[in-house]
Amino acid sequence: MKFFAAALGLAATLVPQVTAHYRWTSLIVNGTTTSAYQYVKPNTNINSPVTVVSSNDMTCNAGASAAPGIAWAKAGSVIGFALDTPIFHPGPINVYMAKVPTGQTAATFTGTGKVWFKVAQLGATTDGGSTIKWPADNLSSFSFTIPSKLVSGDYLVRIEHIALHTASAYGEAQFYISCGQIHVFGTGTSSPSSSSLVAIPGVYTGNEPGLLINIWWPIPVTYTQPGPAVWS
Ligand SMILES: *[C@@H]1O[C@H](CO)[C@@H](O)[C@H](O)[C@H]1NC(C)=O
Ligand SMILES: *[C@@H]1O[C@H](CO)[C@@H](O)[C@H](O)[C@H]1NC(C)=O
Ligand SMILES: [Cu+2]
Repeated sequence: MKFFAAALGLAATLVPQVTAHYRWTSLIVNGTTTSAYQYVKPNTNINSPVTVVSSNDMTCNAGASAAPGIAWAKAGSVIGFALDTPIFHPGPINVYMAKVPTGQTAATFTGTGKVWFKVAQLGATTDGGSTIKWPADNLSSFSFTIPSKLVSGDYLVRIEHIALHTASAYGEAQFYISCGQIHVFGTGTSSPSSSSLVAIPGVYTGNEPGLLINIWWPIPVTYTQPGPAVWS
């Protein structure tokens, strides 16, 4: 009996650590971490990464649905995403935004179409082949600035951490994705030109040098961030 209880206790403490990946569960707005899935679209993907870059799951993760809230955030202010578990795989971060089309809200919009532009990224630190370091290692949140000139309206904000530990084979880069629902307010009047927008899925083929890469050996001399340039 005693052994059984101990075994159960061991299982309860070990299993989540073995199976649980890190998830972007909350938005950070005005310096406050909001409740999990209050403004972040819930999904049905308990803890697995998305690996098929052509899948609709790439947009806002598998089974994404409307979150209850839309967070008001000022153009030019810092917002972010908090994780339930610190990042423990090596790789970069990208953040994209999409303006919600007329007639929809950030809650109803699923992010389809050529609507996305990149607003932030965090890559690797290289030194010509001696070392490669990933500044995203062990992060429990990632924050960035909403472009101050961005026109007001509802937006989706999509964050991805891309784990590259097995990415030397095609289709083995792992995407950890969430989408937040925000309303940007302010005095901005700008939007990215339509020719600079990308679709997700569509933005990646999986053959990019930053996605199909052996990060272990030989140590990469440089690292090429996947996706378009940050809109500026
Ligand atoms: C952030 O602060 C602004 C005021 O500057 C406020 O209107 C907005 O509702 C706040 N957002 C959240 C999510 O609390
Ligand atoms: C991340 O945490 C692990 C485990 O605590 C540690 O070994 C590693 O050095 C940390 N990495 C960074 C970049 O801080
Ligand atoms: Cu893993």
